[in-house]
Amino acid sequence: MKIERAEVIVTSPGRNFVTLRLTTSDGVVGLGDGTLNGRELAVVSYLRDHVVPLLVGREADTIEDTWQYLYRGPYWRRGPVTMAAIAAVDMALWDILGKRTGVPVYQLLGGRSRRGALAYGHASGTTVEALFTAIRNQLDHGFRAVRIQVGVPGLGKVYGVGTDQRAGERYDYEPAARSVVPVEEAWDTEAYLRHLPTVVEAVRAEFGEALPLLHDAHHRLTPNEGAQLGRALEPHRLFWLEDCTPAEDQEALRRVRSQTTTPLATGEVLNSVHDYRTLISERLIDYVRSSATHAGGITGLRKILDFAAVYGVRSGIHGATDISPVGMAAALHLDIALHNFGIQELMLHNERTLEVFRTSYTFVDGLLDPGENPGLGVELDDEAAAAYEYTPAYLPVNRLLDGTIHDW
Ligand code: EZ4
Ligand code: CO
Repeated sequence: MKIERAEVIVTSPGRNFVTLRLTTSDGVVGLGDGTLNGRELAVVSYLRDHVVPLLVGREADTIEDTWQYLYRGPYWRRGPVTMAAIAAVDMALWDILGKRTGVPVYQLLGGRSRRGALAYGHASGTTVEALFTAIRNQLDHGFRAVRIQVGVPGLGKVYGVGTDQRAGERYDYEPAARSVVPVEEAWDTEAYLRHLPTVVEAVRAEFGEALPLLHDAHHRLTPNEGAQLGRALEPHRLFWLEDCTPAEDQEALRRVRSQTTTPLATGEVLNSVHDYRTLISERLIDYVRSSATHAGGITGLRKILDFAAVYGVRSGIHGATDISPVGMAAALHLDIALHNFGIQELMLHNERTLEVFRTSYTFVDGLLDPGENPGLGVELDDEAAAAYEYTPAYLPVNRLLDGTIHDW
């Protein structure tokens, strides 16, 4: 069956999402997520101007061939814009194949390997007390694993730390602010390194030894600082320490790895198996953080995770709110099917987003499940989508106290 129509849909129900919708000549519809936070329109142009014209008239069931055609064909390989565009096409084709064969995509990936996918939620606070409240809220919401981020004394707003919650409040934090220029935040690594281990210790004392705790350092540390932090956190047994050093410098984690047994995760900004060669083959990480949305879809992310499996490295698929419900569904089908699943990030989408994207995945007792609907299991409501126009929004920029632009 051939692809007859390809539409790029931009909607902004609280944040911007880029969706590709493919329709076959027999009327089957597939959706794909190509959202690239803060650079959404670059993917829109890549798709509309350079990909859509190639898709119309192609066979819908040659998924691997289409992936290779879009990856090798243009000569210019990899990069977040290209790989998000390929992801959108790839997910839509898996969605179509699932619907045409009448099975959920995970069945096409080899079937179910587990009852559900353990998810971790986000908890943050400007103070330790506020963080405790946020953790309790997430536990009440059903999470069985929690990422903890905390404000640093002397610093203002810190990325990953939302507004403090009241007891019972639902976590709803969107770090990409609506504005034509990014906001700027200040950063002091020494203050952070002094503070964080005391907070993790306090969380362990309050919530016990068994709760899986994760932390994201957001690429801010040097290899030696990463080693120091990993060692300082070792007694508190983190599930993982994420992105301690800038992710594109794969060798940086050699120093960290040789100095600490704290498990390491990286890769939400990586988009190809080649970005992981050293990280995986030298076993420098425990968890792969790429999303299906930014790493060439189900096909691209599966290539990375199959390579990782050879080295005993597991998945920790990115699931922040800038992954649309379509991208989240794609992740969940991989989570359920692949043997080397580790954990799945889950930042719950707001109600407006769930009006635009009707999902069938479930979150019960801390576990996510993609559901049994054929394909990916997500439908797009055109009318709801049209009500939310694109609005520029950016992640913040990070500067050291003296004004130097810093990694983050
Ligand atoms: O910064 O999704 O682990 N999750 C994260 C996220 C990312 C954003 C980037 O678009 O670090 O908050
Ligand atoms: Co992260």
